[in-house]
Amino acid sequence: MMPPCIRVLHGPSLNLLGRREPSVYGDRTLREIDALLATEAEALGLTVDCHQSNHEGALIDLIHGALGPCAGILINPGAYAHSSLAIADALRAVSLPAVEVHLSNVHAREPARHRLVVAGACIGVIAGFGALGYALGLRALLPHIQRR
Ligand code: DHK
Repeated sequence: MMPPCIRVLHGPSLNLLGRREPSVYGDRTLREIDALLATEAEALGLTVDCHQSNHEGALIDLIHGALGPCAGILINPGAYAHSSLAIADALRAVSLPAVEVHLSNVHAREPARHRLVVAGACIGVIAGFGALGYALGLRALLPHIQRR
């Protein structure tokens, strides 16, 4: 039996992790985070399918495309977390279990980042633990995914 696959979605500017405001987002690159997720997934009996896009529509297409091949979604919507009803609607439309992750503690930052629009379409949110948050997110998804 194939291990369940989790679609991992990284939103805008997360392709620049490592050099992007390291005091806020840490010094790990996206490639390093994806490698960490692959290792963590294997330990949990899962696989990951990681994507990054700077475009809302592309992220929505990737959410729709998860229906069928994927058992859950781990998403860092980047700044879309604070504004995108369209991403929240896409998550609700596919009805796959989803967890939202933020590297930084958005609640300790500017007020505009306190509003989480996508989070309402997710099981829960992990924020402020840097790259570890992604590994925690995978663990949090585990009891919610269907093993086919
Ligand atoms: C990432 C971003 O790109 C920001 O726009 C969010 C989030 C926070 C993070 O902490 O991973 O506000």
